[in-house]
Amino acid sequence: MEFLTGRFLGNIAINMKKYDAVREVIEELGIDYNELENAEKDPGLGNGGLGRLAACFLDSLSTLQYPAYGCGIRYHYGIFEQRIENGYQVEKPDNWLENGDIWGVKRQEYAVEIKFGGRVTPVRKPDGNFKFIAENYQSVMAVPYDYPIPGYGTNTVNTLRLWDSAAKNSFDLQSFNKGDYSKSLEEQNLASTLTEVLYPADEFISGKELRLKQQYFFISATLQRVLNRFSEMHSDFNMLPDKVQFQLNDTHPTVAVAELMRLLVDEYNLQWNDAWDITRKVCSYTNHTIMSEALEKWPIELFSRLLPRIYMIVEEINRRFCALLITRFGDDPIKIRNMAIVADGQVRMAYLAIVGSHSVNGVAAIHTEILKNQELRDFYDIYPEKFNNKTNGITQRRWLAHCNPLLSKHITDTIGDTWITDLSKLEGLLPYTEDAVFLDKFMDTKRQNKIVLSNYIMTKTGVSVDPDSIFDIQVKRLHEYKRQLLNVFHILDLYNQLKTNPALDILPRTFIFGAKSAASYRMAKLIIKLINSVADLVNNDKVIDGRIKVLFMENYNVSMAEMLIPAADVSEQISTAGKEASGTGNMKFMLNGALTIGTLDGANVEILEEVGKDNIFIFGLTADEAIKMARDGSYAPWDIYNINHSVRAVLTQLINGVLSPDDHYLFKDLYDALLSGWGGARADEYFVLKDFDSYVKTQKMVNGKYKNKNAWAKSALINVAKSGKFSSDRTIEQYAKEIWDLKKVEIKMQ
Ligand code: 26V
Repeated sequence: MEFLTGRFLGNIAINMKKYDAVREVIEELGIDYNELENAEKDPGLGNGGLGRLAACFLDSLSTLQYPAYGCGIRYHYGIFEQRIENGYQVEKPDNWLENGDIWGVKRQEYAVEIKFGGRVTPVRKPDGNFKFIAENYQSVMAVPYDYPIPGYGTNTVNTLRLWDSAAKNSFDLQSFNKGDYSKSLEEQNLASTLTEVLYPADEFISGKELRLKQQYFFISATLQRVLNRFSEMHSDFNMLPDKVQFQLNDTHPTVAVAELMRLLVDEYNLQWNDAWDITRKVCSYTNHTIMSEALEKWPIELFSRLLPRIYMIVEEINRRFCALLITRFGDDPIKIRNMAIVADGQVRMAYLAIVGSHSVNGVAAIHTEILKNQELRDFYDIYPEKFNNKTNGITQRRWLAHCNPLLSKHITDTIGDTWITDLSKLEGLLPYTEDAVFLDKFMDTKRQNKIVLSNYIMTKTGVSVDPDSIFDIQVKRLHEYKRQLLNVFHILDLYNQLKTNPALDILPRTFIFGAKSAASYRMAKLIIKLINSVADLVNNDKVIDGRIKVLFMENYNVSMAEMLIPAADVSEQISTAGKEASGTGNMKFMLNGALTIGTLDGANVEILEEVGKDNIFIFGLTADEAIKMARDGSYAPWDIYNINHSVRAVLTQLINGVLSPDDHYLFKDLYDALLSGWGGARADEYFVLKDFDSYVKTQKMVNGKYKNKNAWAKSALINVAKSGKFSSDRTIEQYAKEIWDLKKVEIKMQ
């Protein structure tokens, strides 16, 4: 449901190997090329990592010459535009289509009808099978818009197909009788709301009816189009799995399992068992989170009212699955309650996806292990062969070639440009860790990027930052589990130490944050306010004298990431171990020569494996430790408060008014959440205080290492050189071979 593509122009030019030519022509026309690139609106058709991963995958699919479509929704409004007013996040609509749609091509000829609601009646046909008659439903048209995804240096141009909704009867309403008139109005209303806006609360489901409508809308449209095309060319549906594979990106599109069954059984007259066999061979499911708040479940009342025929099919899938459980485990009500697709009044989409797929994958090694051994253990027990890992990756075309031209050129001048399609080639840089001339130039590209960012920060915020300070960056969605709070506490602790000892031996550091919070996520919004309050305190304190600066960059998005990441020295990847499925920002920073400070979580674990422990800063609880502590309830944050003076000082600042002179209670909820628990959650659910000490010590090591310019430069280069594994080209090759059995198709041009 999400593709966070970023702007198209620069990347299309790069992939067509026409970037320099395009630039030259544009400049010759007297147009500033950068200004032109910036004039394109950044399509924010995703929330965060999940949507951005899908966009990286499309780039890799085309570059590797795999025929593929990205299938999604043409939201008229993407993720909200974030403004910071008085330190608080304020959401503004993101009208990305306002100046026209440059890249989308409307394909009216592929429009299909999508039906919602109404009544479904089974009628027995002469052959004994049932026909399902739908009445009184509402329907809308789905119209695709196709966006081009050219591969790098290939003739493959894959398609991002985004479905827009349109009213079926947009003609003269006067000609309807009363009943048709109001139904037509309802349908027009449905058509105009359905694809209006992206749901902006990642990892948190709100269970809204419109969201389920969006899901069914784009899934039914996609499947109808696929089967129409398939049946134009083939008559044997057993061939479908050889021709088509669907990769379900989290549970959001998993209604596809039931819709495919409906189309095969009701529209193409297949027998249930044959259709089920085909469906399972065609579908695969990727899990992107173990946060229980993000597990999609739909109340039966809502699901069956909106999708009556689909609900019948889900019930039948569930009935057969439960029968299988009973043959395996006997009549065990606990097994059934734990594993049924329909239970406790809800439809559980993840379980539908697992049962209806031939592959279930996690997105980093540790994440897949947690799925197998904890979250989805019961399913792993009965379907071990389905489970596999596909560690995420990022496309080096956007995340190095496009966003960091200075470093790209330095690399290409040194080892050639084969890294653009084979990122493991960056290992060719390893010998240069001993080359002073290379390293100087390498660190100079970083400095240039930091100057560019400093200038941008000055124009946007009026804050002056020192390009020679350590640029320490945490950019990602705002979430308690990602622990922006831990970062803030470290800053406050540094501040406190500098206040008591102005001669403290620390290097100047610029702490940069970028993060959107879900509009309804109170704690996350309060953390944004806290970051801004700390920034005000620290940036304006004469005693600090600019030695630490704190910035909250407004409206973090793909385009801003492209500017921030090349300027980073330190990459903050500090989630509570066990909670971040993979992370992909961690990979982007590494590729651009930042050193990671992070927990043993998600892909950080594999980054450590690649670079070795001397080139990354690991701290904190392990996932096993965190999971165990969460389970046995032995953790008592007050014990840390009582013993650790720094922790106590920082926590006290949340309630003594230094950060909010006008309202001492402003941050009280954060204080309570950490020490006593808040809103039903355990005290310090994400182990911020538990990991504080280890984090602060490790940050001291970061400071120490940066003092040795040469040691830092070497480690930074090793990070770049060892980032080959984290190309999405590697990830896609694994999906193609291990899940889809997909072959490349070379497009030859005359
Ligand atoms: C859930 C929902 C719930 C309803 C509203 C909209 C919405 C949007 C997204 C989600 C689930 C988000 C899960 C997610 O983004 N996971 C991230 O996936 C990345 C790519 O695999 C991974 O790197 C991150 O660690 C993981 O948090």
